[in-house]
Amino acid sequence: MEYKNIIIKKEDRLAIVTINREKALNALNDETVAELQDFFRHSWMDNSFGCVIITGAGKAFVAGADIAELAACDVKKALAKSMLGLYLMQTIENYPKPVIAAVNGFALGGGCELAMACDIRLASEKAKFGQPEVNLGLIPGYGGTQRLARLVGRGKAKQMIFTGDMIDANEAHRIGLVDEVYPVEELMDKAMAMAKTILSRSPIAVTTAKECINSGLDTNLQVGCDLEKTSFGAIYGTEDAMEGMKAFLEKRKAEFKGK
Ligand code: DAK
Repeated sequence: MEYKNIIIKKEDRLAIVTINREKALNALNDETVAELQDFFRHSWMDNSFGCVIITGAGKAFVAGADIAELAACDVKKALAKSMLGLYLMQTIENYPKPVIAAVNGFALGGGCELAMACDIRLASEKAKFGQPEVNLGLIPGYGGTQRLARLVGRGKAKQMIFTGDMIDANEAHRIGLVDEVYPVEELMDKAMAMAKTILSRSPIAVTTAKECINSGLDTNLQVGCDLEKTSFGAIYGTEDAMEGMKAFLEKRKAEFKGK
């Protein structure tokens, strides 16, 4: 598929996905959602990279779903739109490689939901977050009521969703919506440095840990710990585990193969 609204740059085993619809502050129209879906669906077995960073071109990360497109829907089309957006967020959440959101500016509505579907959220000091759907007479449609409450707790989630107010990056950090905040000019370097650290670890261990955390949070502690136990057994049998432990004992850097 040829991409018109996203740019994919691959370097040093890292894929940087830039949402590039600056004229609409990178708002998610159907075409952009389809392109992102295509990238994530077709790249999970691509061995040329092991980590993804998503960011936005210009002053926005993503300023939400495209309101012009949304306004032209009937109920059936709106539901289809919601399903496609939800499916994209699930695809990213379940993507076997780690996905880092480098939130450079506005992350509103669908943009905040996209960031929440990523594994780690890094923000520039200029980033702004919000779920302003109530201003449009809507509610979040890409998982915001669920992921925001799980990330920041039900009270803060309700405050953000009921008021529709934006919060800045520091407040987002304080409430646990973002994991780190950096000066604007440092954001991408920091995101790439974190990605490179992750890439130096065993990819099979990182993927398995991602699965355990994601699945475990949606169940009770006992079931989550059982899942961890089973996964631990499986990961113990990998070449990477043998290599990692052997390298430690031999006081050298481990060379992981993802096997
Ligand atoms: N959609 C389409 N165009 C947008 C946009 C958006 N979300 N956000 C900005 N733009 C466009 C503006 O219309 C403007 O276009 P021109 O007038 O230049 O043609 C251009 O981007 C620059 O925007 P501004 O001139 O407004 O820039 P400012 O710096 O003054 O303001 C802003 C930045 C982010 C504060 C402002 O643009 C703004 O408030 N944007 C809208 C934010 C927002 O409300 N986003 C939508 C959240 S709601 C569902 C499915 C999905 C959803 C819900 C339900 N179902 C199917 C049920 C999701 C909904 C949302 O995401």
